[in-house]
Amino acid sequence: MSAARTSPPARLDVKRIREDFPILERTVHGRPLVYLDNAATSQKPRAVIEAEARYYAEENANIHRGVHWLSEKATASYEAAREKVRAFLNAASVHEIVFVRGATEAVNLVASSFGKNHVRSGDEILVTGLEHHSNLVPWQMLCAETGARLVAAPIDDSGDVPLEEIVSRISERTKLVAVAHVSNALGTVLPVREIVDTAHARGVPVLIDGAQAVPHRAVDVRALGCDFYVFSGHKVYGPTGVGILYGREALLDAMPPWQGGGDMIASVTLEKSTWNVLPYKFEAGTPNIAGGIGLGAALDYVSAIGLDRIEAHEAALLEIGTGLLRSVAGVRLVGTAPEKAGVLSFLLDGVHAHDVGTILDQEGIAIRTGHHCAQPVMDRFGIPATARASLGVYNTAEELEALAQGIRRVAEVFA
Ligand code: 7TS
Repeated sequence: MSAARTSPPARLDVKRIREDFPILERTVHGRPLVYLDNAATSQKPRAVIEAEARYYAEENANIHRGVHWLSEKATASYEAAREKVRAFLNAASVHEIVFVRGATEAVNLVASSFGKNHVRSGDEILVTGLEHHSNLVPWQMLCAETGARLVAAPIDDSGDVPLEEIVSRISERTKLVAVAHVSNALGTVLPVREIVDTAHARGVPVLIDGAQAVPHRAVDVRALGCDFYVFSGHKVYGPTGVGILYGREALLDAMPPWQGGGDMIASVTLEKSTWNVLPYKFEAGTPNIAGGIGLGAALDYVSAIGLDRIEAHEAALLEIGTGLLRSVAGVRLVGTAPEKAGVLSFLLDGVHAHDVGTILDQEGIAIRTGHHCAQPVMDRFGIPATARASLGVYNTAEELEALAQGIRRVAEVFA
């Protein structure tokens, strides 16, 4: 976690930051774009777009196999990006940083590979009621295969999952605790450090789904002590199609490969194969090389701004946005946990969330509506969907005022 601070972090120069994102200059339906769908994916700064383009224009070659100059260049750039991810997460070694397609693939990898070795009939996997489907469905599939049972710690009325609800469900049958760091549908921040400590005290490893945390706060996997941490590049201002599985080396080492193919082997005969060293054992086939390099550029970008400053900026915006939405007649916020990140999920009286989203879109305001791939959250609150504004580093108080005004106009249309 971030070092102890004596004064608040310096404010962001958001006007300057916005100039780094070409898409923010465009209009939508003739109106300036107000992009408030960052939990789905964030926009890309020029540094990321250019890093990908530069790779294709100047270095494109396959990696880890060519003796030629270009292949060595491409390999060096890709491995430099892996080192950037290691430093970003403060992992002990690059052996612990596996490139995958995204958070979804990372969870599937662990469910499949860790599951094979460790999960048997009668065992339990513990999740919470606020998980994204990608940290739920792979475990359900593993349970169906093995006869293990998925146990979920419930959400309270504010959208929080009290620590006791998690702790009380850890038993001698629990083989893994798999929890979100930050909820995409509610914004709830879970006390992951305490969850890891308690689970470890009972000898149970912990996977953290950091897809909604990594873009918004400093994450230090060694300070957290977690066993696995997953995230997607495209939510942290990086490219789509690339993400990271962090795993403690001893655990990854003991896990069987996930997919077979090129690059993940040490030797192959027609009869049998032996596996490459970490992390390559889990990286079969040609990866998203440009994406990995772009992700490295994205992490450089957010690090140069400073995750502490990004967190403070978004916390200030969340407070402003919460006040503004509460001031709109007929709006009910869904997700009011004491520890929250920049997600404003809401309902508007008498109007379906999709209609809210469609009308706001006409004004150039992009939000997401629906179940946010977290249907159990919707079930818990007895609603089909919410409208969700989610914040990023380039958002402003003026944009949140535009959102509130827009919602007022939606209410007028349906009055
Ligand atoms: N975990 C969480 C907490 C997420 O919010 C998401 C995506 C994922 C995992 C999966 O990430 P992927 O990159 O592998 O797809 N969340 C959202 C969302 O809130 N709106 O669109 C995608």
